[in-house]
Amino acid sequence: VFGTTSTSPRRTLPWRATALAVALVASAGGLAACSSSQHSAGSSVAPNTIVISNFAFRSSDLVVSPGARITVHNQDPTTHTLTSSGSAKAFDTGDIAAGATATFTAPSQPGTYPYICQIHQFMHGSLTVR
Ligand SMILES: [Cu+2]
Repeated sequence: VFGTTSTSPRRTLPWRATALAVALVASAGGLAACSSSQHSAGSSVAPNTIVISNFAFRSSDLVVSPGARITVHNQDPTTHTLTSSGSAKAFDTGDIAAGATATFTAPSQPGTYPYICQIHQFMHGSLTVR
């Protein structure tokens, strides 16, 4: 970057605005990127995404393709996990900090896989692969 130093006050403001915009885009992240491919999504959760809010998973009955990449967004102010609870430990995000996003890969074997939050075991859902 070249130019006179006298422009620095003017450069600071746009830079901050750009940084803010980038931060907003980054925080919208996976949701925005995914939903761009389906224009009439309405208010439903983006495809292959599970949102945790209010100590509940949604969609709690997601259906995906074998080996799909699934995004888990924790919107709660507390840590959660999304952990396969069936006989086969098919997946486990580990701890997802408050406000953080994690991803995991769906099993390649078709079936229905129940899961829980290991920290709050009353939280449960199921992932169907087909
Ligand atoms: Cu939890």
